[in-house]
Amino acid sequence: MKRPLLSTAMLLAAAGGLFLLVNTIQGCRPKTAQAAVGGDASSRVYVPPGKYDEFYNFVSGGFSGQMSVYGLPSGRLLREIPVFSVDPESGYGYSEETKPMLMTTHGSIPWDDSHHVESSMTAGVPDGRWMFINGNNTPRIALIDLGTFRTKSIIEIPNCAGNHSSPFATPNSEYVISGTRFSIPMGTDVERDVPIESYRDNFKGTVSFIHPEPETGKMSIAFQIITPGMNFDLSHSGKGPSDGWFFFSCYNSEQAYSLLEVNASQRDKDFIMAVNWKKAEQYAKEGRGRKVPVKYYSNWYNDETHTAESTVMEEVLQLDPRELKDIIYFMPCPKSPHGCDVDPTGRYIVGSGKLAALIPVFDFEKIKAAIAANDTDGDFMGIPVLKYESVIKGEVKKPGLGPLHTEFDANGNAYTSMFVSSEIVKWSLETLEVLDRVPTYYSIGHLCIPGGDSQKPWGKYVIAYNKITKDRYLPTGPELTQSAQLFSIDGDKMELLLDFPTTGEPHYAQAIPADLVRPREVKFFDINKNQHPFVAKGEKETKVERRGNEVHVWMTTIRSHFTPDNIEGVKIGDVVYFHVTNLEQDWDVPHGFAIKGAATAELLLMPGETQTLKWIPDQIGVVPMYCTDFCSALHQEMQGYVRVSPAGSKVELKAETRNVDAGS
Ligand SMILES: [Cu+2]
Repeated sequence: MKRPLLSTAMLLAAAGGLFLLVNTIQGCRPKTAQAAVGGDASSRVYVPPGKYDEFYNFVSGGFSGQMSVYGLPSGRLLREIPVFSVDPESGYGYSEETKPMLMTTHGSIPWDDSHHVESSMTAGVPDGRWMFINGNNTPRIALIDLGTFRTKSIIEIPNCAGNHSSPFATPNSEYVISGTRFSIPMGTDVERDVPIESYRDNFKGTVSFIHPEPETGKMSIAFQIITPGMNFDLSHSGKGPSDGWFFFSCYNSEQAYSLLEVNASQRDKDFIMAVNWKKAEQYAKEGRGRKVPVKYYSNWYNDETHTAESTVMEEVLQLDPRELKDIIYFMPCPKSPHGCDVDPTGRYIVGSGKLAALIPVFDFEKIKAAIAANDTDGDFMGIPVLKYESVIKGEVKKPGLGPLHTEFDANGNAYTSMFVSSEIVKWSLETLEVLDRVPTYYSIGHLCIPGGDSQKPWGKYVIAYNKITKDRYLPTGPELTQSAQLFSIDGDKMELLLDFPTTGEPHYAQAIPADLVRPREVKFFDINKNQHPFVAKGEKETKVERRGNEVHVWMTTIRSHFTPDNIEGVKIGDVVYFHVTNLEQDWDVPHGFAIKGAATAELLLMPGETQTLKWIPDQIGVVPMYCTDFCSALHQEMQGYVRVSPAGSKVELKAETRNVDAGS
């Protein structure tokens, strides 16, 4: 979203009772913009040359489909990790080995809309091993290995349409979850081909529990719970006393299927859905679900063969809460809840109704008691609705306008982003009183505190990820850069320290101490463990081979030459596969490989790695190839030629590297 429209603002004003339209009017700059930064802010974010940042900040790239990595507090961009979108810089999605990562039941999908980043956890605390991120458009979840900073596995989610409420994790990463944003008709072709206006009868939602294998990071769907037709927005796992439960915000309990802007904003309250996943897991193990035929891809990158493998799964275990009556409950939550956040103690669940003028805080002890006493207000589509008054600890009154997301520090404070009133509001979990507020420029979406959704927040900073940037940076044409802002939360008052631009559109993020990640660093791949079927572990193993119209080249790189670097006997009509192995065994010595006219991208080969570039020559002549990654003083000499002859030519296939001194 780029700009809040007036109609939305009016709706919000109506919903909230009053409030300032002024903040939604474009170009209205908060008056304190210039004065907001204290005199010593620069020294508090300055990381001197050669020094490292204290935290890694993993930020969703939004519609870039990728994940970016920043250092904090400096805000320096360290890397963009390709996840759901092809990446010409690294060859991700272009090399033969990485193409399977993007396979889905729709074929290869070279893009997605990534929203939420989640840490793998041990005992409820980020452990620095993996990051997860969701693909919202073609429902997928990716797992990123923080040893390599690469996408290790991607799973497609069946019976899901808009994987927004995802990929939040249970305290020991037993599961990451997917909740469908759009409800849809499911089942056979006939069952799916129904009038849109039959939403209430035929449309259903799902929440899926995906298990990442602890050893390999391979993902599979353990079970899927069918839900009434609605929209699922966000979620978080229970922890501590609420471990074993998962909480999802739901909107459109009106079950609208057109003009949701108005039609899905009718009811005073929608729901937070509480899922007893431990119970659901038990039912799944007892075989009390139904195996339903589906098709979905689970793709996994094998670091030993340096090749992604796709597995097509053909069924999913579904649990129906109308039969298994104690796995889900609804709790009324004011006005189209968005964020659904659980505090570090695991006792309190904060629902942020984006059209609400208050923030409800639910108490897990009361939820348990209400369930035990069957203290309900009837049901919604067959699912019990617990009484609001019975499950609520209290409400944060007049926090601001447009509450979206809440994170926590270790001292019992919550920090909620306010989209419409463009601010972060700090409040006490104990008293529910507002303690402080600080403007953001402009229109904050998500926010993140290091460890702020875990059982042990590191605190120190809150980072605002802003949806609209306006005049914070030099203009860059019609689209201005997206922005993050770093605030100190060490004192009683939040303090703005730094703006830093972000790529794509930043959604959710995770920040974790660099010390958790750095010991895992993979500096290069051991060439002795390279099991790629086309590896050449030394220059003596290089060769060319014709297989019909396929020409396979076993090639190596080392500073600063290719072996072979002269290839003849390739003909029009051939398909050439360059299997290139980087023989280097030292940190940060990649080589690149590019050839004129290749319809893919370069290969960027890490030491010890093999990757394959497919090339279909279409013009007769001698075609250059070269290294793209500056590798030594003689990098510019790292080149070669491929001779392409006409179809039917008698030129013999051969490959060589000639050493003039040795006369060979
Ligand atoms: Cu090179």
